[in-house]
Amino acid sequence: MPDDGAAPASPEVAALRAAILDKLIYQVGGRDERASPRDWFLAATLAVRDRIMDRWRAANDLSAAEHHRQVCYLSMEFLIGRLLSDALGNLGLTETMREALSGLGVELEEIYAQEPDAALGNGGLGRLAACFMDSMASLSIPAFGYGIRYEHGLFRQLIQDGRQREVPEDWLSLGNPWEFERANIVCDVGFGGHVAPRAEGGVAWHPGEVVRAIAYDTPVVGWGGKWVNTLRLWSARATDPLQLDAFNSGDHIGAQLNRVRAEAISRVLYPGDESPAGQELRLRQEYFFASASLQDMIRRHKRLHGEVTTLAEKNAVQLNDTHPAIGVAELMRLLIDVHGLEWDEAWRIGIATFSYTNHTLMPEALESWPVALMERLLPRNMQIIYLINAQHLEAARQAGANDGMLEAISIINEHAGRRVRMGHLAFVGSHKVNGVSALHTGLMKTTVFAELDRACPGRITNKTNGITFRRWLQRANPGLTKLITDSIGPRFLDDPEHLAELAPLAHDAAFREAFEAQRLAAKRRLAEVVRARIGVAVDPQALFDVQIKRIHEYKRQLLNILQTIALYNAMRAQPMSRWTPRVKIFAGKAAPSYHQAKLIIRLANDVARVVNNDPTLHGLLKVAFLPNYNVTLAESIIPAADLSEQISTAGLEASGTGNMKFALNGALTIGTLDGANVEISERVGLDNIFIFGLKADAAGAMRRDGFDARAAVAASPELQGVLDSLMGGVFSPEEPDRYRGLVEGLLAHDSFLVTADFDSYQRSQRQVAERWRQPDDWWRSAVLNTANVAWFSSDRTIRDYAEEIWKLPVR
Ligand code: 26V
Repeated sequence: MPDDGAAPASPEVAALRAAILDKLIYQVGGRDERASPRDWFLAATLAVRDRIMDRWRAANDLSAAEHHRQVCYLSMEFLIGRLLSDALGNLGLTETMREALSGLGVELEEIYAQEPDAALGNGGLGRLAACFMDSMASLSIPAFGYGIRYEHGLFRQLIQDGRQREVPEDWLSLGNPWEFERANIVCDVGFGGHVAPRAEGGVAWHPGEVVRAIAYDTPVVGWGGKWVNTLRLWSARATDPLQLDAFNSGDHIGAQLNRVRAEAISRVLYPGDESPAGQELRLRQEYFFASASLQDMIRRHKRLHGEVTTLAEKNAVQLNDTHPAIGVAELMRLLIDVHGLEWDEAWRIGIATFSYTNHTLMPEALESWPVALMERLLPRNMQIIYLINAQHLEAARQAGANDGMLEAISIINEHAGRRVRMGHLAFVGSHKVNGVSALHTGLMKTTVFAELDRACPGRITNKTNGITFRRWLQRANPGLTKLITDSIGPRFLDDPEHLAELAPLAHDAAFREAFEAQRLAAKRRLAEVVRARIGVAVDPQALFDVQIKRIHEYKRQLLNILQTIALYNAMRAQPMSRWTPRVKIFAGKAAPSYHQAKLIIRLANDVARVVNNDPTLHGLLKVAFLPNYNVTLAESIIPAADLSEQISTAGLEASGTGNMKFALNGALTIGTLDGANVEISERVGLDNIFIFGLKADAAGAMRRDGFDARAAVAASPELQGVLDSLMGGVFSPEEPDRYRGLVEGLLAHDSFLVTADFDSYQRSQRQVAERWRQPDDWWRSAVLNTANVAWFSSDRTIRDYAEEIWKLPVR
């Protein structure tokens, strides 16, 4: 196809264009003159995928030939988002693709927009797994990501009358061009039934139900296209889809029910985050993917290395939180019952293979399963857990542990109706246990794992989280990336430490201006998104003050909203003062059953309605709650943020990774000394971040001992005013009592210390406004944020895991 008089296409462009047309016609089954954007997306993706295949095979061949240790990253969640721009960027094909498409009359950005987000995760834990997959491929570390191929990812959030409504998400409905169904890679996973002695010794488990796991593989291509790993997600199928026995005996409905039960396992992602999910289906999901993944790992190992006894030398299994922790018992079962090893050898292999990452200390998120449920669903695994526990307690007893200590370290919690503590199981079965920020790791040692840390000194280690700069700077913010490349050259793309070369430019007025201009362009784009999505007009010149993350009481969106109300009240009371124009931007989903979080969403929307329609403010304050927060929306908001809200109650946010994404893009953080904020503040310097509030130790003590919220409110006229407006129904005139319960709850038991931190936060926000009025200072700080956060690259995190936990060479 001619290029409309433009210069003839380069051979690369011409070849890619021909490949796209070929895919369009022979695989999508379309015709170029009638193809829809969706057809072009499929054709373009299939053409790109072809270019990954040889490298994928080569990477597999090389890791087989080298016999190095490889990583199995077991995670219930992979929050990937879109893949096309990521793959093109890593392959260095973005511009080639842009030209190839434009010659076909198609615009690359429109094609990107066709791809649904793979939203196979709730939040930070799942997004971290996706960043890690990118980094492992970029560092040429042979790795498999193992998880579940949920047919429906995290729900789609609608905001109707200010309230969250959940509708099913349907990312696979138009097909997924990235994945390969591996009909030949299947593992059978049993549930229920009974355990009986075997004539030849040992025991045999006779499951009452067997579900088949089918592998779906997605290639994960690293930076520069040098290495490709596999994301292997399991889909559940009934072993006998027709259930012929039941069917033939006349039980037609029963035959269907069995199939539905089996296939429900991979139907939908649990939409919780740090809230309890005691449901049996969740345990079935966990065992299903842990068992299939370990069976697959053993099978691949035996194919390459023959003997199962060398498993630990060649494989490192990372447990992403406790969700796959049942794998500790499952590997024992596989090694002993299926592969014939003795207990001690199997245990030695297990410990050397597993390591476990903890992502939260919130008590309600610490998984535990009722013993009775485990005995019914996984009788053989439960026997093994008892044996592991007996051996573990005996060792501690011999080392002098008293009864209190034994109770604390036992895998079985004898209170609360006998439950299996999954964190303890993961800890006991692993050689390393890590937290995700320095503060969080320290707290692990003094709280939930204090006694286990004493029993197993040195096992706990810190690996502060990171983010992939490829997605969160290069792809999300091409304008800023170009400015940086033009200023310090492209080396930072390979090695982010070179970003430090930006620091001197923070003192260069022309560079600061160019930096600000990039921000303004991103803000204009976001303003258009805001207008299109919720019909609110915002001024790109205003300070964009952003809090985007899951809605949770401990993350304290409420504190931000109360401050917004205080600002609103003050603007109305003193209309002649010089106010810094601000846009408060919120986005985030609440777990469907988390009523308090949903009420907070409603409040944000109620406040937005009143503030945005108040003519006396002259647009100086706007509030925007953007619906359906996901990875793609984050990619458009983060480059446009001036201020990053990271305001959790100190001690409760394990790390945070949004904080890193904002700082990398040059937003200033307003935050508590919580999670990775602590380490961010150390690197950007206290002059370039707004830190406020109680510190973790003081906050912990106040939460334990209780504190007088009424006194805190009485001492703060501003906060009193805010609560008065809420009680008076200013933001809910049609239902004045809507927020009465919320205010009364805050006064009676302010568990997350919102009232305690309010004044300090408010003071900090005033400093923000003052700094904004000194553009030189503001933009100097902004540049210094970008310059000083290279350490938060997930490449650094993965190198640390590789060296200190997985013990494998990094090329
Ligand atoms: C818990 C549950 C419980 C019930 C159903 C579904 C579900 C899903 C996830 C979780 C655990 C969530 C833990 C989590 O996401 N932690 C976050 O991990 C990030 C990466 O380490 C970290 O940056 C965040 O601070 C931490 O909250």
